[in-house]
Amino acid sequence: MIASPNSRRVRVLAGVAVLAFVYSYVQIRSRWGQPPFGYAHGYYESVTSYFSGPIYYNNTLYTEDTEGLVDKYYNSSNPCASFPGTDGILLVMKTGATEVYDRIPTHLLTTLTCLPDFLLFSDMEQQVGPYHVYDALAEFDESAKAHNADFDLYRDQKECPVSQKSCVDAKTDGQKAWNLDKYKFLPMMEQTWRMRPGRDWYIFAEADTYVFWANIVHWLRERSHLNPREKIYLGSRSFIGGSSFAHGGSGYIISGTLLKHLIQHHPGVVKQYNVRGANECCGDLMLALALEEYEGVQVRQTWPMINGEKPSTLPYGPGHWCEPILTMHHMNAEEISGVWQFEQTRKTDRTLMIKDLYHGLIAPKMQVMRENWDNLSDDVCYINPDPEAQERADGQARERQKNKDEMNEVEKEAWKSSENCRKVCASEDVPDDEDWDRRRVMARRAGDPATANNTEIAEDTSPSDATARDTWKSLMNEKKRNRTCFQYRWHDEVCCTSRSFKLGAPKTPPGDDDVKAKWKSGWDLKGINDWIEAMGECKEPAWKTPEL
Ligand SMILES: *[C@@H]1O[C@H](CO)[C@@H](O)[C@H](O)[C@H]1NC(C)=O
Ligand SMILES: *[C@@H]1O[C@H](CO)[C@@H](O)[C@H](O)[C@H]1NC(C)=O
Ligand SMILES: *[C@@H]1O[C@H](CO)[C@@H](O)[C@H](O)[C@H]1NC(C)=O
Ligand SMILES: CC(=O)N[C@H]1CO[C@H](CO)[C@@H](O)[C@@H]1O
Repeated sequence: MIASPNSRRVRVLAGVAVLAFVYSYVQIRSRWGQPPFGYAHGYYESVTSYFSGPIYYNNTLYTEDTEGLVDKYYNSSNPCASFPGTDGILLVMKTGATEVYDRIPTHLLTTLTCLPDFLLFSDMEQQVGPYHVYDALAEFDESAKAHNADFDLYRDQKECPVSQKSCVDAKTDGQKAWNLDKYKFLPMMEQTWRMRPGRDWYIFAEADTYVFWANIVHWLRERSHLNPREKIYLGSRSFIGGSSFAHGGSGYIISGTLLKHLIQHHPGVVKQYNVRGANECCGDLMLALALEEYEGVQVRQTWPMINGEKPSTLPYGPGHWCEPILTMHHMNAEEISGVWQFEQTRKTDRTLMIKDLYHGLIAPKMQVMRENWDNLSDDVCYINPDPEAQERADGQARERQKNKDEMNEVEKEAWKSSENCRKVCASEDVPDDEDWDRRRVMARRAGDPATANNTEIAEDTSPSDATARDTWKSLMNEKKRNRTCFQYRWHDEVCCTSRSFKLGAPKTPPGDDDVKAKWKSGWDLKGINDWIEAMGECKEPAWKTPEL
């Protein structure tokens, strides 16, 4: 194109304007540091240091119980200092238009501040500050959407002239958002590969999933011995109708090679599953079906490292202790922020294990008993044998009743009151070390007849006191580790106990103040602390090998 005289004039003028601007900038700039503009510079510095300067607060997680674990102050000036490099690993987070502003900002304030790149998908194109949220369903077949009521919300959302919050009815639209959600999974795979091809690993998460980046990166690169050039699909395994799949909310991991094959080698897969969606319950299941059908790949079980619980519902105890944690689920904004703060203020950077979550976040909240509380105890139940009471109890509790012939005396009475229920756990308590000496003295005073039928004290007759004490101690230690009752819940003649310890959540009975209707939950703190002590330090984090 030949420039017209007019456009030449415009260019000359523009050039003059730029020169004039640069000249005046240099003039002002050079004078800034000196009087008479010095005061302005000083003012500027004090303002910026207010906004970016020492960001140093009381650490709200710091208590008497946690002083050995977390710093007293929270220095948030360099949040990514010990964040791992995430080259080759991409986070893909999925949410919905009705919840994105409730859920995404907290991620953006915490873990996502340290990720150089990630993708956000929803069921509508949206913008959160500088972050774009992609519509996973944008390319969905019009014909497949047209007569499908699951897409009502999708259509309504687009027509909402104000904020989504003002258009939706929180109660009914929760179900609608869930119905729509399953259609996003496979289109999201396609768009992810198109926008960010060739990564080693893709980590898929929901907006209520928390990812422990230091652990997940360290594990994928150094510990798992998994090769992203192989077809790999990792997650917390669930089953529906005999098909296994990685539970979506817990987060799941797909190797770049597997994603590439699924999307590039089978151009029809997304379309086919879009149509099929109407007949399947869930998107995470559909993804697994597609991976199995087209690639012959099944999910490898990575639980409990990839986990569907959160700190207050994790069943701490056997199998949930020395295991490192990679993800958690059902995390609300407050919980995400709290766990991030814990990660940021830990006094150590060694691998974060499940027990660390207990010590840092849960132990300070443990107490002997809470009323109107459901501690999620439901491993073994004891219910009033009376048919009417049996009828009243909920089905799950009924199924988990202990066989009457296997019950001891304490267990037989357990349903009668919360106090009786508590005794089921208390009866597993083990004497402390100091008791050894007291018992010896008592046994000596009492003479042989009293000790004859007590095996623990009878060991006193062994050649050396020291050996006997050690034997006794290790027996007690084994008993501490063998404990099967850590906590109980009592409600309306139903006593249930748990083989793990968890914090749970408030639970209020509807309406009345009936004592029987109150939910009471209690923890055998001595038993819990004995078990923890008997477990000792974890020698090594118990990394899990993902199995088929
Ligand atoms: C920090 O905690 C101390 C007491 O532990 C309290 O006196 C002080 O006011 C707190 N500081 C801030 C900024 O909240
Ligand atoms: C907070 O951290 C920054 C960067 O790591 C460091 O330079 C600063 O000295 C720390 N502040 C305090 C009060 O420790
Ligand atoms: C602990 O449990 C194991 C396995 O169930 C059992 O063999 C052992 O006798 C138990 N030990 C004690 C001291 O109860
Ligand atoms: C949160 C939760 O799982 N609560 C459960 C506690 O136990 C009762 C009775 O078994 C269940 O109905 C709740 O769902």
